[in-house]
Amino acid sequence: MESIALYQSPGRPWGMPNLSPFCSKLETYLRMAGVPHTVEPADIRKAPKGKVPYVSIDGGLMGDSQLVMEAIERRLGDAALDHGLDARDHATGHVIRRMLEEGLYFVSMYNRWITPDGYAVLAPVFKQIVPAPLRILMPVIRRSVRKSLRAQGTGRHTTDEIMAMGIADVDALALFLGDRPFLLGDKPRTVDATVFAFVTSILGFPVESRLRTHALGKANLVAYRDRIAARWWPELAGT
Ligand SMILES: N[C@@H](CCC(=O)N[C@@H](CS)C(=O)NCC(=O)O)C(=O)O
Repeated sequence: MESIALYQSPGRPWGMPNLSPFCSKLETYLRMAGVPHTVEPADIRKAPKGKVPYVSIDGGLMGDSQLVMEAIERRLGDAALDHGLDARDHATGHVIRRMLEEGLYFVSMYNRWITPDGYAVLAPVFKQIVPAPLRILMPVIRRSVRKSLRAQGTGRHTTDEIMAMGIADVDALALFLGDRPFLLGDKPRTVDATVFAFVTSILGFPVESRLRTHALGKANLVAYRDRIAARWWPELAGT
């Protein structure tokens, strides 16, 4: 397959592949599937969906981690990560991915942007990835995150309720994983790129929270994160 240029937020903070779980997911997928690629800093004004990550593929730009991943899976044919997956496993992977991307993501956003402890740690790191003139706008960006969390719904709950929702997702994930090496068995599948990205983004964000403490207590999830990191992100070990 021809090389793909992956555009995403720069940096690998706190020993995780990216500040954005969607960027971590897509880059992890490219590594798992052995797709040749380069990594470039994103210019959000050029992002087809106005979000990161996006890629340059077949001479054009394509946005959305999932749409990109599915396009690559189709091109890979027999070498696709999900090749040979039966319909039920495929459905299970879909459900788990949606739980993380459409549920846990917003819990994590709240944890990072809205709680005072989270914001104190996030802000200096986030400032490094936004263009210099926008750095003074951090309070404005935070207000817009607060507004979008309210519109999405998560931001209407109390911190305790939000943490409990995230904990329920973590419990479901840990229970489902059990002692399997990967979510759906012995081989990495596309869902593992998402699960790894979200588990890493919770375990790796260095701020005490009920959610992180709870996830750290799930030995199988921690071992899953470590296993995938050791194989596909060896350069991050010990960072
Ligand atoms: N469904 C998208 C979600 C991507 C996403 O939400 N990216 C965030 C960073 S984690 C972003 O670019 N936010 C900028 C914005 O919303 O303005 C995907 O899978 O790529």
